[in-house]
Amino acid sequence: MFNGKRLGLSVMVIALALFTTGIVGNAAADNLLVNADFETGNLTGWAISGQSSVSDVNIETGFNGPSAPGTHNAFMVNQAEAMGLTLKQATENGTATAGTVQYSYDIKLDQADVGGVLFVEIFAEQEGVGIIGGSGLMGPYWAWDWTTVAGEFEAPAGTTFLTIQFMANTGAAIGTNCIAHVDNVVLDQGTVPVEQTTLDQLKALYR
Ligand SMILES: [Ca+2]
Repeated sequence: MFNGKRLGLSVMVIALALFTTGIVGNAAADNLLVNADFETGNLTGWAISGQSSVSDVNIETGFNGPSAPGTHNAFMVNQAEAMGLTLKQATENGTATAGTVQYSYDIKLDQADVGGVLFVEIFAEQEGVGIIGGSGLMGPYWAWDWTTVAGEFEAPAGTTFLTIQFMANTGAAIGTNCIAHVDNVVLDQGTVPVEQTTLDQLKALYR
């Protein structure tokens, strides 16, 4: 009786500890990207190239992709001729490994005229070497409503980090543009060493 109560209490304590540390009931914890939903209200973690007086990426408030709650998205506006406007994030070195990479992202096109196209590409990279594999070029996407794209690819042996980039490219002609929204970007290999360590430490406490 006493032991049973004590066991029950221990299970409750462990369950509470797991919940508090976010291990239970938080699927987003597996995402290798930071600020993947742009809910910081800024572009922390992301790099932009192809900026000009008429091409840039900004945070838009009050509009959100469908695959996770929130109120912000990355708004890519490219109205420059023959310009590759790119929104990109590389994960920390050591966060990725050989094996399956699951990806997901929400995209929506507002406008794509005279050669404007939206592409996405994910690279498997090795520190000190560069790109050694990846998803291949995905798109062009004609997603006039919010669209969640999900899939997977195999990262080759030697992979140590991943890079994802969204490319709102324009043609070499007057009147070209590519205007698009990006939100809820996920790169997941299903292995989170930091969390596993935390879980092992918690288990050890109650042995
Ligand atoms: Ca968002």
